[in-house]
Formats: sequence, structure tokens, C-alpha cells
Amino acid sequence: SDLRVAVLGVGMMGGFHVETLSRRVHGATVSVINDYDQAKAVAVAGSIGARTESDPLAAINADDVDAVVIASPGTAHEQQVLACLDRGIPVLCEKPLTVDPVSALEVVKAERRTGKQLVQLGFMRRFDPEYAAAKQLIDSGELGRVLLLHCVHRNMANGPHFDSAMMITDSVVHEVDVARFLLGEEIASVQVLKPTATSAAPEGVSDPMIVIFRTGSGVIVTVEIFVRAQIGYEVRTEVVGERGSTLFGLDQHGITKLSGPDGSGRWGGLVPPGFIERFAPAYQIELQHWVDAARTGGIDGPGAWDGYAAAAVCAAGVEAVRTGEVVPVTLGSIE
Ligand code: ISE
Repeated sequence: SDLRVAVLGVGMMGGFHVETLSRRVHGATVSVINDYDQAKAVAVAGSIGARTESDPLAAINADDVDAVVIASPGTAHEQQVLACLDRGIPVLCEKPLTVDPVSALEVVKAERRTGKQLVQLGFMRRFDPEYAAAKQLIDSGELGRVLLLHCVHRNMANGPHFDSAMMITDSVVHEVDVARFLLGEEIASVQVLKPTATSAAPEGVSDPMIVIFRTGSGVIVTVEIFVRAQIGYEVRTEVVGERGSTLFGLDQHGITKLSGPDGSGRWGGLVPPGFIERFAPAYQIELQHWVDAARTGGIDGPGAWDGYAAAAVCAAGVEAVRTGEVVPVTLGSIE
């Protein structure tokens, strides 16, 4: 029988997950919708024949719920994930796992005590076909030892509340997970460079920034984060190895178009407007993997430790924005 899913938070992300789970993922039914805006919860629930629950903890503990998707504001995640662990049910939690590394490590430990892996983090890029192919290429050894990653992450626009710290915790966090995923090792330090800001940035916000990670083995990752780039949503990555490189994310579908005669040739493609359009296939694959695993009581993707490591690197990144220094990342122990 179908996995009965409660979705907590039906903003842009949660609303899209409801639609994907209901229309494009097999083996799942969204049974309960919760949102702090009850009218919104009612509207979304009505569109798919689910019921609403005004208290998120009641939704997690409801009899008609086997698993939970958390897409509520980040400040609510810790309590909601812990409630899922208390009940022993699988949860797909959008980033962040919690708002700081200390509480994130507590969640890792709480999951440990259940003796199961129940927490999956919504780092959807791991499921994007291009990232997955790049991971395979790296692991095949064809590129030789990887020396560098170059990541570009641009958004069309963001409001004045989106400050330099949020650019790290909300946006660069994806590159933190991508780097850890592709390289298979932890990030050891973070540094941030601040070029002249775009005139679109509010006073005091450093947009764009160059964020530099160094891993334990010495691989360098450069990240351009530019969240008011005006054009659209551009996320691309280049992997540089000893014997070759690979560049991906050039457009939404990974296709490079060549056209134009006699030297007037151009190459290019679509620039999607936002992350929903860019990563729709990744979200669908992510949810299908999660549903398939949750039906047998587990997860299949980045876990609580990945959420903790991301929180630790982002905390160092926020410190690096403030100080301009190279800030070391020290990971705690779960013992
Ligand atoms: C947003 O929360 C995301 O996760 C997007 O992928 C990212 O591009 C954006 O900057 C974030 O605000």
C-alpha cells in the first residue's frame, strides 16, 4: 500500500513537493498538510484530497502518517525532525537540518539512538542527473585525481532580507554538499572574498562573493555566489582533475546548442528562471528514492551527518564573511 506522507510547510518548496508526490512519484499519497497559514494548508489539501492538521507535531504523530516531508521555516526543523525520530518514522528534511552545528550534532546523536537511519536531507543536487553522472565520472578514475572544483551559483533576484550570512547558509550550503558528495571528503576550512558589490545589493550586503573551501586532502573549491544576478538561475560546476575536466549545468537540460554559419556561430541554451525549473527532475528523483526507501523504513540519500557537516561548514562560512580570515571547520564526534 502507498506510503502516507505528511507535508509540513507548503510554501514554494513544500507546495512543489506535494505536487510531485501526488502526480509524478509512485507509491506515495500525501495524506496530511500542515502550514502555519491554515488557509494555505486548506487550499493545498483540497487540491489533492488530503486533510489538514494545524499542529505540526500532531501531523507527525497522526495515525494516517507513515513518513514526513519537512519544508517549514528552518527554525522549526529541529523540533520537527526530533519528533519524527521519537516516533521512529522516516523524514525528508529540507535544509537546514537545524540552525546551528551544536543542535545539528544533537540530531545526529538522537538518530543514532534509534539504531536506524531515518533522516534524509533535501540536498536534491545529488539526484540531478548531471551531478550524478559527474560523481560516476570522478569515481571511475577517468579524470585522475581531482584537484579543483569551480562552482557558479546565481539567482535572478532576492529581497533585502537576503544578507551575506543567508547567502552562505541558504545558498552556498548546496555547494558545501556538492563538494562533500563529489569529493567524498570533509571540508577543512572556509574563506570568503568580497568583490565590489552589485548596485542591486542593499547597503552592507556583499553580493557577489567568492567562497573558497579547502578539503582535508588539499582540494580547493571556488564558489561564486551571486544572488541578484538579474538574468536567471545559473548553477554550474567544473571539475578539474589530473587527466581531464568536466563542466556541467550549462543549461536546464544539459544540452549545448551550436548554431550560425561562417564564424557567426554562437553557443548557448536556456537559462531557467529559478531552482524549481532547474532542478525539477532532481526533486522528482529525490522523492522517488525517498519514498521507495521510506516504504521499508529507511532513507536513500544524504543523511543527518551530511546535514550536520553542512551546518558546521556554513557556521565557519558566516564567520569567514565577518572576519575575512581563513576559518577552520572542526567536526564534532558522535561517540
Ligand atoms: C534556496 O533556498 C535554494 O535552495 C536554492 O537552490 C538557492 O539557489 C537559493 O539561493 C536559496 O535561497
